[in-house]
Amino acid sequence: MTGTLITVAPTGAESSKAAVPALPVTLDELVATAKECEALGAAIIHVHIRDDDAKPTLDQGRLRATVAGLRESTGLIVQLSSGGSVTDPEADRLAVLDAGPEMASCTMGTVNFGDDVFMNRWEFVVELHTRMQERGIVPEYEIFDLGQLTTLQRLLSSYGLPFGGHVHVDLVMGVPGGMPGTAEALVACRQALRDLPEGTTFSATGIGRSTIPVMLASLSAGGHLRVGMEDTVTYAKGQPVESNMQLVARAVGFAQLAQRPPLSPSEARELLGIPAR
Ligand code: KMH
Ligand code: ZN
Repeated sequence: MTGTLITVAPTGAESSKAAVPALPVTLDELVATAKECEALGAAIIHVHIRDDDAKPTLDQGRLRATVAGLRESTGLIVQLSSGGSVTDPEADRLAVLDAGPEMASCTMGTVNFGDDVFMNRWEFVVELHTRMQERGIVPEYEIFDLGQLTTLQRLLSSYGLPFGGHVHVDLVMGVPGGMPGTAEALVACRQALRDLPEGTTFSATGIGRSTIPVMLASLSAGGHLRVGMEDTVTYAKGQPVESNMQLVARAVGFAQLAQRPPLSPSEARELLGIPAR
């Protein structure tokens, strides 16, 4: 059993700054959050960015400035979201890869997403996967439902392994429209992961109140953790999250209790097949 890979997803595309004032939305806020989360034990940052009005954007100039700013100030693995927000066109989502991140997310299928639909057509998924292979970007395959693990198997057997040869997935659990954030659902995914290439690793993310059960289930099943205000804005009943650091600190505490302490960014690069910096 290795240590724990901790990913922070600090912003997302769904919460508004007005509703969640602690959300980091400017580059300065994002970099400050990243530095503090790295110091606590995070190794990856999953990034969505905002415009001057704090609205989600995939603006290429801002994406490049964000990758550069995070690389300059932290050792974190920078993982750009290719998911964006539910209204982003496919072309803009593919263009995220032009900003040159070490990693990017790659969702394995369409899913109802609250009252919206998060579209991920097969041809689009193939395009994301193959462009990442060509450009030396390591994907994190986002799994919102059990069948998407079978889609990943189909993708890998038809188009080959990702850049670096290591397969890493993130189970995004508890989205209204996707799989529930329960230990039972996580175990079902754990079973299905056995059909993926040997050495495949997984992290898990529990949306909203499923954050704690999913963290505990993932740690006990040998998985890794993703936490952050993209996924959780309530720390405990009636208590809003104060900062991303509060969520990372809690995840680090759980990982230490499980005797699987946080992996450093360089250990994480080694695990995921990402070239050392
Ligand atoms: N914002 C969601 C529609 C990803 O980052 O790749 C998609 C999402 C997944 O957050
Ligand atoms: Zn995301």
